[in-house]
Amino acid sequence: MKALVKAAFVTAIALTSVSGAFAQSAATASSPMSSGEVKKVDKGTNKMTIKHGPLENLGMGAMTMAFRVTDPAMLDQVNVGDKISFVAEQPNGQLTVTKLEKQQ
Ligand SMILES: [Cu+2]
Repeated sequence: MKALVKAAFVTAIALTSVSGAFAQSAATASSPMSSGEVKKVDKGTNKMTIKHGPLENLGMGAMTMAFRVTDPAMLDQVNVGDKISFVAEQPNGQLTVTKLEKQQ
């Protein structure tokens, strides 16, 4: 009986550490992607205007607005009218697209 209790305890510990590791990797895998539509691409100012849905990480509702991009090459990846998945962050007070993927 004692052995059974011990086995159950060891199993519980193992499950706890596995789920703990999973939660940690999910948290470090950056913010969830938001979706939007490209309204304007401005290579002169390194900005793009996106009609976006709610951005939970920024506490922002749906709207159309301009974002900076971390990499000017992002502006070559999309065209006006494209549906995109993106991550927007505010590293130094400026709303910036840090990750961008075209939706298929
Ligand atoms: Cu916005």
